[in-house]
Amino acid sequence: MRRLLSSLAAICLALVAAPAYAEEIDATGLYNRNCGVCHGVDRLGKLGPALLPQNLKRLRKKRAHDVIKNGRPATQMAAFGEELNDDEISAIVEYIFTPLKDVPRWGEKEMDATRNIAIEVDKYIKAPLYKADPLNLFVVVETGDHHVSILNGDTFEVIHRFKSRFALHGGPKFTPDGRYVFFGSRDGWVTKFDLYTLEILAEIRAGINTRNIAISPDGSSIAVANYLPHSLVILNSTDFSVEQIYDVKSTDGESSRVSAVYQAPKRNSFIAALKDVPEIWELQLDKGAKLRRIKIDEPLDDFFFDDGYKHLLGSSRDGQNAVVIDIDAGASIARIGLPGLPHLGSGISWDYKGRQVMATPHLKEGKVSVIDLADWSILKTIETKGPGFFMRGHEKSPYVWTDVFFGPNKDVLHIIDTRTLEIVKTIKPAPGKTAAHVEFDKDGSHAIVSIWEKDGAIVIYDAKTLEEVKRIPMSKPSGKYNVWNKITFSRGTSH
Ligand code: DHE
Repeated sequence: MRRLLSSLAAICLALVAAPAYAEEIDATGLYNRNCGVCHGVDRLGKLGPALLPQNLKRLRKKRAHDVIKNGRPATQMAAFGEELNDDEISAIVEYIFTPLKDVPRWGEKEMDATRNIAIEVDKYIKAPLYKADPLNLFVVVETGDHHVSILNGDTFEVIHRFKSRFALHGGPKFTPDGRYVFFGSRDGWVTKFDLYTLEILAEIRAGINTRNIAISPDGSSIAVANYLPHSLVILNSTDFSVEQIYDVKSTDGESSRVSAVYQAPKRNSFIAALKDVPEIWELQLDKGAKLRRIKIDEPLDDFFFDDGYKHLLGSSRDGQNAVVIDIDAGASIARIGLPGLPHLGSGISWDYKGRQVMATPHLKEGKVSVIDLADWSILKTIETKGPGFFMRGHEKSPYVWTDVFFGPNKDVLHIIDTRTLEIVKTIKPAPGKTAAHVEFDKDGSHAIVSIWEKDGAIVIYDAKTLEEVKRIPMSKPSGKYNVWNKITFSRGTSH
C-alpha cells in the first residue's frame, strides 16, 4: 500500500513538474480561439499580420511572449495577459514559430482566380448619378463594422454607404480625375469603386497579407505592397489584370517584406520601402516599371517626401532618428535626431516665414517636431498632451490639427497656428473617447474629426471659428479622405 501511495505521489509530482503546454495545452485550439479572428486560423493574416516563422524572423520568442501578454502600442494588437496564463502564452508562441506544412503560393494564377469584375456600365455614365460636387466628396472608412460612407462635402450628408472588405488599411487612392477610388485591405483585397455610379467595379486578392496600395500618377496601374508573400504586385487599374509581380529580394538574394508603396508624381514612379533589407525600390514608370535599387544603411519603413519628391525622410529602426535620402543621388545626406518614434508617414508641410517646413507627430512621445526642409534642422518641438498618430492642414487654413492618440488624453486634439507654431486651442469632442484623424474639405473651410469608437461619429468643425457645426454617428471612422485634396496633392494631407 505504501509502495502504491509513493508511486501515486511520484506520478502527481511528475505531472506538476512536466512542461505544461507540451502535453496538456491545446495550442492550436488556444490560438484559434484567441488569435484566429485577427490573424486567421490558417495563420495567413487578416486584420493582423500573418503569424509564420518567415514573418516573425525579426522577433525573438521572448518578445513575442511579451507582445501577446501586454499588447503592442500603436497597433491593433491587444493584451491577452488577463485571459491567458504564461504557459498558455508560451504554447501559442511555440505554435506560431512552427512552420506551416505548406505556405500557399500567391502568384498570378491564384490572383486571377479571385478577380471579380462588374459589367462595364460605368463606360456609358459620364456624370455623377446624384446631386453633389463629386470633387468635394469625402470617402469615410468605417472600420468598426467594415463599411465605407460617401459624404457630400458641401452639405455634410451621407449620400451612400456600402460594405467594404474586412480591415481596410491606409488611405484609399484616387484616379487623377477623382472619379474612381481604390481600397486595400490587410488581407490582400483591392477594391475599385466608381464615385459616379456609387458601385463596386472590380475586386482582386493581390496578396495574403498586404500593407497598402498606391496608384500610378496617370491612374493606369495600382501597386500593392505585401508582407506575404514577399511581393510587390502591379495591377492594371481598369480590369485588375496582373501586369507584373516582383519577387522582393535584395541584390544579395535576401527576401524581404514590403512595408509600403507610394507614388512619386514628379518622378513618375512608385517608391517602395522594404522592411527586412536596406534598400528602397523605385519603379520608373517611364521605363516600363524598370526597377532602380537605392541602397541605404538600414531598412526604413515610414516615409515623408518633400514637395519636389527629391528627398525622402525615413524613420530609423531605433525610433530615435530620421534619415534623409537624396533620391536622385541614391544616398543618405543627413540624420536628424528625433527620439520618440516620429510618424513620418503623417508628416505635412507648409510655408513658415519664407521657409518650407514639415511637421510630424511622434508615436511614443507627446510632441510635434517642426523641421526646416532647407537644412533639415529642427525648428521647433511643440509639446503636446500625449503621443499622436495623424496630422492635417490645408493651404487655405492657417491652422494644422493633430491628435493625441495614446494615453489618458486620447480624447483631445490640438490646433496649431502655422504662423506662430503655437497651440492655439485644444478641443475635446467626446470626453473619454479617442478623437483622431482630421481631414479638411475642398476649400479648407471645415475640418472633420473622427471619434474612434464603435459607436463613434465624425464631428465637423468650422475651420475659422474652430466651433462644432455638425456631428454624424459612424462606426469607428478610422480615416476620411477628401477627393479634391487628394487629387491636387494638398500639402496638408497624406498622399
Ligand atoms: Fe496605419 C496609413 C503603417 C497601424 C490606421 N499606416 C498607414 C500607412 C502605413 C501604415 C505605411 C500609409 C499607407 C497609405 O496610406 O497608403 N499602420 C502602419 C504600421 O506599420 C502600424 C503602426 C502597425 C500595423 O499594424 O500595421 C499601423 N494604422 C495602424 C493602426 O493601428 C491604425 C490606427 C488602425 C487600423 O485601421 O489599422 C492605422 N494607417 C491607418 C490609417 C491610415 C494609415 C487610417 C491612412 C492615413 C491617411 O490619412 O492617409
